[in-house]
Amino acid sequence: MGHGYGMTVLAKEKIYSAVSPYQKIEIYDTEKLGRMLLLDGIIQLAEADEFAYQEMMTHPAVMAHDNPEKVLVIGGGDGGVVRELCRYDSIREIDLCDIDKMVIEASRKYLPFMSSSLDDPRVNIHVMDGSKFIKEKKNYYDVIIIDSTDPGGPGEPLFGRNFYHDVSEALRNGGVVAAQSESPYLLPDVVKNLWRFAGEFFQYSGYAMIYVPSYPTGCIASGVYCNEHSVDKPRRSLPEEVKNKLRYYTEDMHHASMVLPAFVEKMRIS
Ligand code: SPD
Repeated sequence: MGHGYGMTVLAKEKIYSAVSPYQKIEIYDTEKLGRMLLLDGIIQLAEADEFAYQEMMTHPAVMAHDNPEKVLVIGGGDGGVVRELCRYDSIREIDLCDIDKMVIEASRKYLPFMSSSLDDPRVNIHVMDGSKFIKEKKNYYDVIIIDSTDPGGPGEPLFGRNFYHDVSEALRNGGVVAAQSESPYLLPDVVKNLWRFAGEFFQYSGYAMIYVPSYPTGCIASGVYCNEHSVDKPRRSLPEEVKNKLRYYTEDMHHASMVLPAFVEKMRIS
């Protein structure tokens, strides 16, 4: 249950439960959705459909860049976005910054389908608050992916105006951002705020809607931003090494996901 909306999933077995300095972490095996991770009682991922979210948080941003080499992931301690980034040969350096060491450790142990690339030699793991980490980085990254929890928990600073300012300064010329941008059905005010903040610091934006049955309302979105060019289409073909490995993202899906229902398009200007 979160934000006044609940879902019921039949669990077969509790695999792990602990309270970190930041949140309650739980992992279950479920009847229909495979293994699930919850933080403070809110579903973060399910084995059955996590590919939709991880791919759409990653590939639209990476493919809206001409040749990304340096990437930062803020949040995402489960490793799913890192797994997607590691598919690209062109990416040479991946910084992962998550505040909660216990999420990373639990994922390594119990969610191998998520954490499989955390030991890739290109990956550097930083355990600290992403809103502080980003302040030290100027003009450095080609792509920044903000894979946050919902506002209200430890991810709260990642939904603020100052954070978007700092993200814009951490990007190199032509850099692209993707940010977990909630469900327009569940948290419309948060979606509007994100658009407003991002609009102050980025000239071009896209809002990719993602169908994920295990998230409340069945959908979530990735806000994609850039200062130099539009982001609503891929700027190149999917590299050979990535093609055929994906289950959700395609070059057509990139554009299609950003064609929005009228009520969501209106949130951009309200
Ligand atoms: N409402 C839940 C949003 C969860 C977003 N983060 C998921 C992390 C998966 N890598």
